[in-house]
Amino acid sequence: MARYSFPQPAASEITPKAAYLGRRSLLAGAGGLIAAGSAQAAGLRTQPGPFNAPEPQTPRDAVTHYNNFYEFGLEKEDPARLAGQFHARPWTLRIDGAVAKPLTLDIDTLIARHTVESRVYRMRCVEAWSMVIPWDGIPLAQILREAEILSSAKYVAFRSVLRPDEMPGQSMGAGTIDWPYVEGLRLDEAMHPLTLLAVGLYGDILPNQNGAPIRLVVPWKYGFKGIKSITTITLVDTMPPTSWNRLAADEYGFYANVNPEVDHPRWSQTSERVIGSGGFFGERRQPTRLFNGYAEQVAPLYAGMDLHRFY
Ligand SMILES: Nc1nc2c(c(=O)[nH]1)N[C@H]1C(S)=C(S)[C@@H](COP(=O)(O)O)O[C@H]1N2
Ligand SMILES: [Mo]
Repeated sequence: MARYSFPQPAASEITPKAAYLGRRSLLAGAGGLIAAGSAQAAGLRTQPGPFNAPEPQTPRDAVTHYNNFYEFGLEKEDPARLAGQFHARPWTLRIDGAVAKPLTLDIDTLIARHTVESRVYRMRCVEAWSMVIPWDGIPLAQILREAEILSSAKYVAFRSVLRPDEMPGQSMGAGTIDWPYVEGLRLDEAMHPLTLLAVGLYGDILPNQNGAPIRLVVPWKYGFKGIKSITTITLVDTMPPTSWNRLAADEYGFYANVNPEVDHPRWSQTSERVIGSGGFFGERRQPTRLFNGYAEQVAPLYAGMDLHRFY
């Protein structure tokens, strides 16, 4: 039975991928082309933020060429290859629902109005690989507070852009994600100081393949919670639907907290492949940590909850 879901990470994938990334990094000089002099400055003005992960950062070239962004296809190389024609600007972000002041914000006005912080976070995909990414972003709580959250709000629902003309993956047939991609957080998770709306990485505006112009980053949860190219954030009173949960509820829960003790039904979550850590012959594996190593910050959010049941 064909099932549309995350591919099982296969050991055989490792060497070709490492070789691919190795080849790509020979071209890494191209990353410099958005430096000084370009009319539309891609660089962001940022300030160092808190919570920086001490681990070595994943090379920029791996962060931008090994992606999950199914709107552009199922293969890791597809987003970098196919997102070039996507128009991430102009862009408006809408914040509505249970708020006193619904907001419609131009992305660059939003960026200009806030301090963009650089924050290095570990990122753990549900497929058992990980990266360490220097994001640039604005704490979600700061932006939500501007909209004046009402007491009836209990959850936050996020929606990605729907643009089949620019996103070939959105024309995939039945049995796939019901576009647009949607995600959600409990309100206290959304307001947590670790929760970030990223607008850049490595000091430059977000590349299209990483979810331009604005995407969610929740570092203690599996990567699929980090919804890309967000158009709408809605404060709601009940748990909102999420794309992967709708597709396979037994495999992808609403919470999706990184947890080495709760295996995916089709693979173990006890360890992870560190993308970009290897030379030509493969990558290092390391143990996966509860809440992706952020337990000190977030464990209180789940006090008394059965994490096996609420996966
Ligand atoms: N809209 C949208 N957001 C998405 C996805 C997607 O397919 N569509 N994939 C998710 C998954 S599974 C992961 S691991 C991360 C990958 O982010 P990155 O490519 O920037 O590393 O984005 C998440 N956000
Ligand atoms: Mo993922």
